[in-house]
Amino acid sequence: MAKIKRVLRCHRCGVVLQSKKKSEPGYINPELIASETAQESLLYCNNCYEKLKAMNGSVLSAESDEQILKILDDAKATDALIIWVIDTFLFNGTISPEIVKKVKHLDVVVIGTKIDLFDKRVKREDISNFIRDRFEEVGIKPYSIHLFGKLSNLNGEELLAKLEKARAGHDVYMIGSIASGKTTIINKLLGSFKNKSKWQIKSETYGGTNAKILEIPLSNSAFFYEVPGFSLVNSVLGKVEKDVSRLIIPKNKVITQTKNLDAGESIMIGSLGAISLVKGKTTAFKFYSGELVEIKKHSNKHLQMHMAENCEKKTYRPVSERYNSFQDFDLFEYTMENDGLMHDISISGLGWVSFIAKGQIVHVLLPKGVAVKESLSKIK
Ligand SMILES: Nc1nc2c(ncn2[C@@H]2O[C@H](COP(=O)(O)OP(=O)(O)OP(=O)(O)O)[C@@H](O)[C@H]2O)c(=O)[nH]1
Ligand SMILES: [Mg+2]
Repeated sequence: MAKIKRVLRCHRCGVVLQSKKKSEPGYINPELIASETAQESLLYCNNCYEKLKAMNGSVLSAESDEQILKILDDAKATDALIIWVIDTFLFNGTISPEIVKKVKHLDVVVIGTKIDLFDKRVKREDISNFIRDRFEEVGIKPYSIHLFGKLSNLNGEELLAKLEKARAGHDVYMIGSIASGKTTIINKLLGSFKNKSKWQIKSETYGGTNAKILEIPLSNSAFFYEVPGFSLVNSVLGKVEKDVSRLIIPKNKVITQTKNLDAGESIMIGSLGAISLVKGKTTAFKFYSGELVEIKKHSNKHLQMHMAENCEKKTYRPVSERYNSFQDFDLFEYTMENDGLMHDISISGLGWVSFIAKGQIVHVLLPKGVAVKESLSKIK
């Protein structure tokens, strides 16, 4: 009888994988192809892997994003103050390098929104520190960080006074992802705003673009602009159907569900993602998400089958018609540090798992192109 062996191919481009010649197509690091997890992994040639890593970070690609970059050229040229609005639930720490390039040398005030979605016991300081660390990682030292929740009393007058000082006579540009809460904050601030200029508040097409942006006069020569939101191209929310995203977005609070996994076990997140413990001691994975996201424990071996089955039966939500075969997903392997500290692996838009890092090997399966980020925990 002839012997048969599976030929390993790159999951992205299909090239046959080899680890002999770096300069030839299909090169993959030898330890990856030889690893005990190779057979159950989606493997990528080094070339595709580099592209994939970039793609699963925070990149801008929509046409509207081009216009934002153009607007930010003006901000840069006029030494404006930037207010960067972050949805504290959605923010997983992946920050677009293109935006960073534009605002790096400006003062950046960060406002974290939707803090009301978190349990009261969650320390605001933890969330602030998480935001600060992620910004500092990309070379931005926030001028200040403020947290805001719909129900909390944002002191408009106080914040306006702080912004007035921070802008030092210059323009202000408010930026952030779509639906991060920019307009909600502005409406709150407008309650305390007194127009001392000769201009009116208006919604204008910004020069050189076709983006309509809100313009608030701060003086006769300085303005506050609400820049259109960055697209959600790297978020699950930008990939799935509207009714599916409504299931994913937290309504009133972020919930946690904890599963203890042994090596060889996975958490299936509806049929939109999975976290698998490939190697390591039993680990408690705490999953943070919106209230309607359902998770289920399975063995890694049968994960593909269960995900496919769930796509049909929709027992565990969310399920998207756009992601119903393994070809529609990316797979990343994390070899964790052995520092005994709480770490997060976050799937942009869907949620994140927190667990104590003890040198485990963890696989993360997620819709193609969605940003994934590993960091020290957002919530201690
Ligand atoms: N729970 C909660 N929801 C909020 C908060 N801030 C905003 N939202 C909700 O988030 C959604 C988007 O808010 P907007 O203020 O319109 O966001 P935006 O950044 O102006 O969005 P674009 O202009 O489309 O980029 C709305 O449904 C708001 O009600 C908040 O602090 N807490
Ligand atoms: Mg808005």
